[in-house]
Amino acid sequence: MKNRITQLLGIEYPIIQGGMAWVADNNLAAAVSAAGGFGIIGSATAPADTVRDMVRRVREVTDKPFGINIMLMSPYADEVAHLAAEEHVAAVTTGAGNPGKFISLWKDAGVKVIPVVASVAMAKMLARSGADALVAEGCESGGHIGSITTMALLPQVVDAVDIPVIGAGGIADGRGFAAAMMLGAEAVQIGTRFCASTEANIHENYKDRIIAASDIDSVVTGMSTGHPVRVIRNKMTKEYLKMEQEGVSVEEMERFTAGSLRKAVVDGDVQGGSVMAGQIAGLIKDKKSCRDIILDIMKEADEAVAAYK
Ligand code: TUI
Repeated sequence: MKNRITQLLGIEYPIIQGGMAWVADNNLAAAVSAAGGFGIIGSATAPADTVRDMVRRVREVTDKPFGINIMLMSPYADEVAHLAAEEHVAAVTTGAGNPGKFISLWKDAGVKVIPVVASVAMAKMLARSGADALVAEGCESGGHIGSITTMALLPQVVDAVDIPVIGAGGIADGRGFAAAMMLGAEAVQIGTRFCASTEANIHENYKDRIIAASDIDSVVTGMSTGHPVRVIRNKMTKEYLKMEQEGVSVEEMERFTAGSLRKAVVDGDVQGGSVMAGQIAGLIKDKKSCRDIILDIMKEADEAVAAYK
């Protein structure tokens, strides 16, 4: 498949892996890139040295292009931004903020710039600032989210900018892929489906919780603190949402959730930790390899389009 995104990134299939905090390590990024998609190391709150090590490890196993996601709320965002330029990775994606001040650094190093946006205003601003493409991420996504659904956000972003747009949020199979392309996307970004891949280096409890999730198991914490985060309902979210209702202070809420993603991803505590996942978790019924995830999506998309015609 050939379009502006596959050409920009030098990939075979227009499928980008989400830069998921604590999940998207060198192993996952390498597996997705080796299968013809675009793998991404999610730097989350890791320091540059840790991310550098992961970049080198990807390069040991594949010569395919891959990227780094920079979580802009991280205390290490600045040093990881510089590392991405030094290592000349194919592209950076960014989340949870405005990457404007880093754009010229990356472009001068030949790194393609793909900010994740959750609104048309941010999309227009970053397109004017020189972004090469955008990820329009709807609030069906797991983790830190905006307020607009993919169905409504994606075509509005597509109409607002001239650069290619990647759709994200609520996509886990070929039907979702085809739908995003019909809304004007030139690729999709997929997170939750890759969490439940065989190559994701996370606790099996986390993968099993995604597979066991039903459509209504998804909740948003942090609405009242200004940092809404979509997770799978559990003991932690029940207590958190109660605290939110009781008007507990932001500082206390933040203390309550500190380290909670690590607890779920690394320790496998899917009751007391934060199981970030998108609303599409309910569609995911099995663990499979990144290659099978990508090839199945492409095959299902062809079938979905044929059935429509
Ligand atoms: O960034 C994400 N998803 C994430 S980051 C993350 S790590 C984390 N852990 C705990 C609490 C908070 C974060 C987990 N999931 N997605 C991309 C995304 N970016 N979604 C929404 C946005 C966004 C929001 C506001 C982008 C820009 C923005 O602009 C605000 C401003 O004006 O700076």
